Amino acid sequence: MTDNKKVLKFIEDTKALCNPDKVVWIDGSEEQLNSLRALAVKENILIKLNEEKLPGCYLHRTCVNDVARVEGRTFICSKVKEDSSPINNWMETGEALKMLNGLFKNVYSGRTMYVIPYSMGAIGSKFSKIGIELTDSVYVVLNMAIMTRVGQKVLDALADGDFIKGLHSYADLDEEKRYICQFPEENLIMSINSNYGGNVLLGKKCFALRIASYLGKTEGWMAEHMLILGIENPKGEIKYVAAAFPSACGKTNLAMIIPPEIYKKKGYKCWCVGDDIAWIRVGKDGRLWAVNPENGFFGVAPGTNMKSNPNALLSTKKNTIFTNVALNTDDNTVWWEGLTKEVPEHLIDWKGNKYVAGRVDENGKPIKAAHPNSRFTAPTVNCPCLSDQFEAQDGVPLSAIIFGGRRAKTAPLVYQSKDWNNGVFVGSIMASETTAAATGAVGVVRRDPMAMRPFVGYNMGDYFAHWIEMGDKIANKPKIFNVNWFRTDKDGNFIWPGFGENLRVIEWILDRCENKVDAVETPIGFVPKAEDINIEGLDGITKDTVKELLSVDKESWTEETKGIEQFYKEIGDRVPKELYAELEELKKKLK
Ligand code: GTP
Ligand code: SPV
Ligand code: MN
Repeated sequence: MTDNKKVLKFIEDTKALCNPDKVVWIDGSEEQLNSLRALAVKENILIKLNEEKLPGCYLHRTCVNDVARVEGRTFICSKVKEDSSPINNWMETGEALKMLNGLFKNVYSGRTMYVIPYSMGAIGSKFSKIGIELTDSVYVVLNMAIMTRVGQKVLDALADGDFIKGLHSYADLDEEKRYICQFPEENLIMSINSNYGGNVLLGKKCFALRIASYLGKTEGWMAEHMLILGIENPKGEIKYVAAAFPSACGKTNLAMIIPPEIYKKKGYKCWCVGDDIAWIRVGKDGRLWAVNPENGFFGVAPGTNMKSNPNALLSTKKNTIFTNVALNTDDNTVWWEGLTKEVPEHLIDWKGNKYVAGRVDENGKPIKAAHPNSRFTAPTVNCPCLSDQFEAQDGVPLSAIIFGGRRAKTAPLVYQSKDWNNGVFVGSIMASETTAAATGAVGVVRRDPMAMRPFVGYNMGDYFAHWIEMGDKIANKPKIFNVNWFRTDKDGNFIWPGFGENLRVIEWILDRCENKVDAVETPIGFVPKAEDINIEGLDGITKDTVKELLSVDKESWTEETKGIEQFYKEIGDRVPKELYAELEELKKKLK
């Protein structure tokens, strides 16, 4: 498979440590993947779904204690504590290795060790990076084969080059011994006792965000938790935006947006380049260029339907692995809350039990058929609106960067920062209600700067400084905005219809980028004039509703500045002075 001495040594060292019965190299062939699918079905790891309705699709149920990322058990390991973040978990490299080597000892005995060579980014592109994941999980192999480019062609592209080492074992799924450890200084990831998504598909959050953000800092580029979307206007010109929203806050939905009828009629089209991760560099033309390093979507299932996100749903109609959704035993297909209005009669819930609608658990909460963080792993090629630039070597040029969060109050529907540094400030103060994408409480507002709180591989203050420094390198800077689709009325209902209608806000953003439309200055930045958000054809939304959505309440923003100050203190003395200056400026304007 390869003569790369470093790869061979990694495998020999792991064999000695983990003691597998057998080693299987993943060559990427359909033949090999098929035999692994058959093995997974035989071992009850996967359930084969209706071949006519969902060809090539499978259902997987995880252990009930293993359903989301575990931020409390995710560590950045470095030699010096200050090189990780005070708001993330840290372990000293040597201690972490000692502890983990203990846990990994003989962990593969009686099992097969799979060797997955994978490329983040199109194989052979100068921006792509290669990893090798070693795992005992067939589920991981089959998901990685969708989410990344895997196999012999990756090893060929690697030749004798360097790669990121990834070691995974589901071990015995003991949550007390679950660790997701990144070693940016060692190009190493070690993950044990989980078999769920972001914890174990090591190319995704562990590599393409945590390790890559560190590489980006040292090499002068950026790895961000962002979707990449192309908007084609009636003249056929395509402008690209990248948007960072925290987990389960709407990236996949915006990335696959379908224009509202009136926009479609005018000739607008939207193209998905990526839905979760962007690697961003300064191009020769002084603009920012973004690529999506992934090859699949690991998307939230609940709420996805033919109205909210048809492109996502259509992406799951073949060659997809569903995790923790419900099984419809009438026709051997899948279901989740929000897929259809009617609940099918015969469902098995995500835990494998017969589902009875209306039942509540011991806390009086409705028992769901699908887990709130149930997901689909679907190949990007399935996406009806996949951009023809998806594999472009240099990526796509960005006109705008959009930050956003889930805020019932405070943040307006949209506002524009004043300049790059102010935009970095806007990203740094992002706050959002927590979701089911990570274990822990849901619906609690917390700071999640640039949607990267769980994913920065080094000191958060240094990360902010990197953003500021990047500004000096970008001659043609994208404009920076903030959006909030989630403002609620006094009854707790979302005011803005969201989803496809968000294009109305994106249109204003693009118009601002081309200086085509005016704005109103507020203490936090520029908001649209209410009449400049197109509400034609929108039921129940008036100019007054838009006014309300755009309002900036001085009192709550004054409260907000206290929270920001507190948060900056928590991050410590590496928060750049430029951001403190922005904070002072905001406080002054709010007086
Ligand atoms: P990760 O994959 O976890 O990084 O999340 P994501 O940002 O891709 O989230 P996704 O697009 O899957 O959105 C998840 C949740 O947000 C679902 O419950 C959606 O229904 C909801 N959502 C997305 N867009 C909107 C919107 O415009 N308005 C409202 N009200 N909800 C939305
Ligand atoms: C997220 O939580 O932001 C995800 C899902 O995209 S996971 O891959 O599990 O991290
Ligand atoms: Mn994500």
